[in-house]
Formats: sequence, structure tokens, C-alpha cells
Amino acid sequence: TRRIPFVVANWKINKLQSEIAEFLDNVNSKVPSQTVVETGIAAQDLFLADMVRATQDSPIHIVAENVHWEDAGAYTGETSPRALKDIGATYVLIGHFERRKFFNENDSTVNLKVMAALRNGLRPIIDVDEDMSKYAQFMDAEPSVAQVASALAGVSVDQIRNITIAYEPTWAIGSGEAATSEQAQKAAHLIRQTLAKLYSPVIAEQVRILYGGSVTPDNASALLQQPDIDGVLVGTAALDPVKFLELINIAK
Ligand code: G2H
Repeated sequence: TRRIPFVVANWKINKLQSEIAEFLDNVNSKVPSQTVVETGIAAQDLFLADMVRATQDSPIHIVAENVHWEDAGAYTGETSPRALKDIGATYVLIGHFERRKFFNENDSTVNLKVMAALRNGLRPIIDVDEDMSKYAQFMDAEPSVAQVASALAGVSVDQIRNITIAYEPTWAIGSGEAATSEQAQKAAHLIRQTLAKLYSPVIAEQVRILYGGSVTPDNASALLQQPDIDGVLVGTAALDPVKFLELINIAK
């Protein structure tokens, strides 16, 4: 089965309410059907419910940038996965490099969040920022990518179909210097090998793997042509509706 390409915008904390309305007005009617290319936009929690309403007639999925691992309770300042599902969010980014770097996320909190998202019917996009060069020398031994294995601990064969993995090398994030398509393909392939070992080769072929880190309309096509890269996670370039639509067209 063909993996449907997936283009995800990650706005981080860069947009205001009025800018979001204008962006969605601009792109809503121009986004192709989900059977051609899936699209998602990740934004701050406070805008997500509005964004779900504003995209009711468009195929765009609304994506949370983070989630707590408990469904409810006394966790001031956190966002409940149950509440995210309730307002109509579809996907959630888990373990983004910036979460790991600035907010002390680690492999064990990432795993808790993955399980919480799945339990509530949200689809995790698991971010992996591991340095893959260390695996290159062990190519023959078919190493497992540690962040992938730990994020997926306890995820069943049935649940794995709801998982997307995003590889984002730390040095490529927001730097303007993307990985080369060869580097990104090598990393994506290692991730797919890891999935094959953890589950099965057939299941590994069904899971989408995205590349993220300074993706632009200029470098996207070479990246998306790689056999193991099924989509892109885009920060800076996806703040611009014209570039976002260009990226979607490239992914088609
Ligand atoms: C990496 C990416 C989006 P940018 O964080 O997740 O951002 O495209 O600005 O490097």
C-alpha cells in the first residue's frame, strides 16, 4: 500500500488569532483531498478549537504541539489529551526537539504522552532528534534507533498504524541548513529498520516517516523523492500560506 504524503506545519508560538484566520481563509479551499496528500497545522492550544471550526469544510487536520500524559486531574498549566480529542484535534506532536531542549522532556515522558494520546484517539507525531551518525558505523548490525524504540514501548501492533515518526536533526532546526536528502533518507531508513525489528517489515512499510528541519519549497522535492521519506514537518516556511501551499503541491 502506498503511504499518503503528509505535510505538517508547525507554527510553534509565532501567530496571533487574526493572522490565523487570514491564513486559513487563504488556504482552506486550495488544499487537496486527504487521499492525495494529508495536511496538518500545529499551533498553540489556545487557537486549536477556533482552528477546528475554521477548517470544518477543508481537509486540514488540526494538530496540538504538546499534550500531558494524564487525561484529567490536578496538573495546572497542562493540556489534557481527552480535552484535545474533545475539541476535534486529530494529531499531536510529541517530543519535539524544543520540548526536549527547553522543557526537560525525555524518552520516558515522550512514551507516557504517546500512550496517553493513543488512549484518547489522538494520533501521535513522534519527533526524533537523535544524532544518527553514530549508527552509521553499525549498519551491518541493524541497530535500533533508541528514541524510536523507547517512544513506542507498549504501543501495540494495532496502535502503530496511528503513529507518524518525524526525524528532525537538531542542527537543521530553524537554522536554514536542512539535512541533505541523502542524510535524511539514511536516517529515515534506520527508523524504518527499527520499526521492522520492533513490529514487522510489513508494518514498518505502513508507518509514515517525515523529515523536519529548515524545509522550504526549494529543498522539499529532493527530500520527498527519497523512498523512506513520506512527508515534511515545516516550521518557518509554513508560516507563509503561499509556501505552505507550494509544499503541499510538491508533496502530491
Ligand atoms: C523544526 C521545524 C518544524 P523549521 O522544528 O518542526 O522548524 O522548519 O523552522 O526548521
